[in-house]
Amino acid sequence: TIDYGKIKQFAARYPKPNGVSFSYGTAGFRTKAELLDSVIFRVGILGALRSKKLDSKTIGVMITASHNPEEDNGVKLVDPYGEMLEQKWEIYATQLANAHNADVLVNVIKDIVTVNDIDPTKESTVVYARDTRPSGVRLVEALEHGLKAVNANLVNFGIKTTPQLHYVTRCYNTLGTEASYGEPTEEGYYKKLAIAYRKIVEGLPRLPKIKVDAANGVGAPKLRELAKFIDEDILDVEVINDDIDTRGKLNFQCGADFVKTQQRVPLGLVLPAEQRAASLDGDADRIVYYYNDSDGTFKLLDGDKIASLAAGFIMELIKASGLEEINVGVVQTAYANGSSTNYLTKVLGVPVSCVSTGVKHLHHEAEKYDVGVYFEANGHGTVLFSPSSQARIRKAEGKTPENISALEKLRALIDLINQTVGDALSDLLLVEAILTYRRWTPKQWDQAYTDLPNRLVKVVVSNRHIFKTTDAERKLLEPKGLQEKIDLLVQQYKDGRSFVRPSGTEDVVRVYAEAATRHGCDELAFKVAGLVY
Ligand code: 16G
Ligand code: ZN
Repeated sequence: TIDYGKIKQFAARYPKPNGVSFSYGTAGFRTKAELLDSVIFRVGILGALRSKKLDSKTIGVMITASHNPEEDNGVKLVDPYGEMLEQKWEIYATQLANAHNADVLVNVIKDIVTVNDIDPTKESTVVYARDTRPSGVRLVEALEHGLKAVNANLVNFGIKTTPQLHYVTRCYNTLGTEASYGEPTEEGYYKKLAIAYRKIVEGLPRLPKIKVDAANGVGAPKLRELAKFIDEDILDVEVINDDIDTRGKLNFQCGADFVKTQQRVPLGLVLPAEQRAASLDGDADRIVYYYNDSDGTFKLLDGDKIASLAAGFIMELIKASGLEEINVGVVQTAYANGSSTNYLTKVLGVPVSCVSTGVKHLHHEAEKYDVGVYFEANGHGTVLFSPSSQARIRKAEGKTPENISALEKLRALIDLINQTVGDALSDLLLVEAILTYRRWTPKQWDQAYTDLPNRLVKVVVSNRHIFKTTDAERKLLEPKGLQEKIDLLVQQYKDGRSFVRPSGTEDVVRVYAEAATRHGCDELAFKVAGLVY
């Protein structure tokens, strides 16, 4: 049961800092690590309540600030099947975090218990992990105190990638059932991926070495660990930016976010022409690929390119398997390059939906297809196979050798792809498997379509909350009249497109523009930013 006196005792050690207000957003809570002790203590309590509410299912908690600077940290709750926390509960997280003293905190907890009809006598279990940030040690302790304050069962999963935490959460909750997702251990995760990878590439010539920039984060040791489970005859990978011990290196001029926004190779990477490389972010849930062209131009193969590669491959396998009734769809956000959307719809002939930024929106939409491929341009994404499509793929026997071989590959893909959340390590193997199968160089992969020149700028405004969007953030409703002005500008540029949205993670407004030429796109971005400012 819940002992409120005990909660108050523990809470006294974690006073809320004055003058800050916290908000559980698309990335959970994320801010300077020194402000987070009380927040994470309370997240522990909420995780336990969520577990009680869901009939003692195991809830996940990940302590990370992804691609943010090292001095930041953050925390996210993970629901039983590895999904993001249910949206309604985000409000409780915010309320708990902002309770200004222990009495208010206890009242908020009591409210949550009453409103949700939670049985306080139920057991609760929370599995948690952190990335390599130095502040993580202290914040894990705060989390553990929150859990102990409500007598939850603690499962410390140690230092892990965000997707590994999502994986293990789902494994715990499906253990011993028909829907078992795998062994709830780090080793179980590697074995599952390694076995699936071998099934797809076995017997095919190995690709040249890939260099992977791990952003000096948790992806470095974990990718090395994964590679130990995959024989060198099928994967040749070199991990660079693997220094997780030197302060200040995490995400510094490296990692997926740096490469995507700066459009250049990370610090520490020497990349000869036409060789592929990839960058992970600080918690290894995002990946982008790239190469230098023979004339030295930097070429990015971002989330849109990965989605196109994956969708093309899966569609081909489904066709070859004889299960043509299984439909495939792709989910993008407004940031997807117009050329990618054009390629997917016109060349591949696959339906594309556009949703608001944030993984939960993409994930939810992807669930509407038999096979839903979702990627944000920034490199976060995965592929979801619906339970019924999985059952059909598992059951089908196939009539021809072509059918049988395609079915075997589809089955391997279901295991290779981390279906709980975008996973840089799993996505890396997915791309490597497809490139191996197709015998493609990065340049050949890149030839599917040419990105329209694009530009993303941040504008600091006095109040970003006055910007209200609609149509998957592609149009502004407010401030009134602004969208009409944007439309007039866009019309002046060939293949022009631009949108404005308030950031969910920073106190800025983002302006995106693309157009047929670099000059046109830069000018359009600049002019739209001028309207917003
Ligand atoms: C969060 C989202 C990410 C999105 C980004 C946009 C999750 C887990 N993460 O990091 O998907 O791309 O926010 O940030 O949903 P913005 O709102 O500041 O542009
Ligand atoms: Zn991340």
